[in-house]
Amino acid sequence: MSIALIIPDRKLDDLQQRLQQALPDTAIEIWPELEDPAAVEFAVVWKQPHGCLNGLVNLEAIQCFGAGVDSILSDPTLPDLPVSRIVDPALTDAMVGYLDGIVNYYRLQLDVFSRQQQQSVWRPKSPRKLSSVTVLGLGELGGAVAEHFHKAGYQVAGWARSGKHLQNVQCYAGDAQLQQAVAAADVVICLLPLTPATENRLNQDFFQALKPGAIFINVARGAIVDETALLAALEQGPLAAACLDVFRREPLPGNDPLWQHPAILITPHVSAVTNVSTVVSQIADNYRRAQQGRPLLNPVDRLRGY
Ligand code: NDP
Ligand code: OXD
Repeated sequence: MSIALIIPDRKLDDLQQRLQQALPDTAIEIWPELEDPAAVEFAVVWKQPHGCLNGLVNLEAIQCFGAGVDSILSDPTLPDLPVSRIVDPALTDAMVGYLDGIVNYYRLQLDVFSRQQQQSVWRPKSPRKLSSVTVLGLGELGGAVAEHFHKAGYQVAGWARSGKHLQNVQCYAGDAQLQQAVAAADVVICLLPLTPATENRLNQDFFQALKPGAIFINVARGAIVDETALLAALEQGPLAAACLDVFRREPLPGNDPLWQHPAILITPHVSAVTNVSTVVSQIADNYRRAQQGRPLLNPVDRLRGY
């Protein structure tokens, strides 16, 4: 009986060690060096090469090592097994902290001062008047982010697939209400999952519905955004600036024009990184649940795509 860690391009010693401590009687192996693929019952997965799960003939469940499962579900050969994902207060806190920092970066005009510094320009400016935030996606992360900005004194709106009743958040739902949800926002934050319904959903109509001078922050997935429409909105309005943490291709290729755009702030997919020490217990718990045939924690609806 074993667990396979299928997380290419990442040092896995810490995760392996901690899982081993939590499950002393189970072999924890790092793909592709699996002693006996037929012994693998549970896989912890992130951006797996498509097809690699098929050789694990006794696999019972798939645990995503992050919150977003788009890269797992995009494998056309994915075995028909339960998939679970990470939901972790430490991940949520990290996302809230990152977004708080980014919104304050723009509020304090640090983007403008950074450009002025490059030209040795001394030109004081008052903080931007940012008073409203719309959060696209009101799930585990988006809900907490909305609550945070309410507490910080912003008018907060949010948009989800289904109707929500969140205290202090003006909630909108469904395709028909997207433009209404963002029309008054000084800052729009994307925390949607990437699914067939959200791919390229933030398109020209979306960007043209934003308020003049709005700031857009994408911490979800790059493919949710139509990049041509984003660039047009930055160059011709209404967008003033964009912060992008996620991209269609990661790492973002060195020759991508996004790097050089003066109104774009780029961070390398760091807004909320899975914390090994805080997620080990839920992974171990899900392994035991899979073995006992019990429902997994934080299950993914494979049909919905998140
Ligand atoms: P959840 O699944 O908890 O929430 C998703 C939210 O999006 C829900 O409110 C859902 O609506 C809404 N939604 C889904 N589809 C649509 C749609 N078609 N139209 C409108 N709303 C929709 O996800 P999390 O909050 O945990 O995470 C969100 C995403 O953040 C992840 O999928 C991942 O891609 C990204 N992420 C990025 C990180 C980074 O480091 N950059 C770190 C962690 C996550 P409803 O409530 O009605 O179902
Ligand atoms: C995630 C991520 O989805 O890191 O957890 O992007």
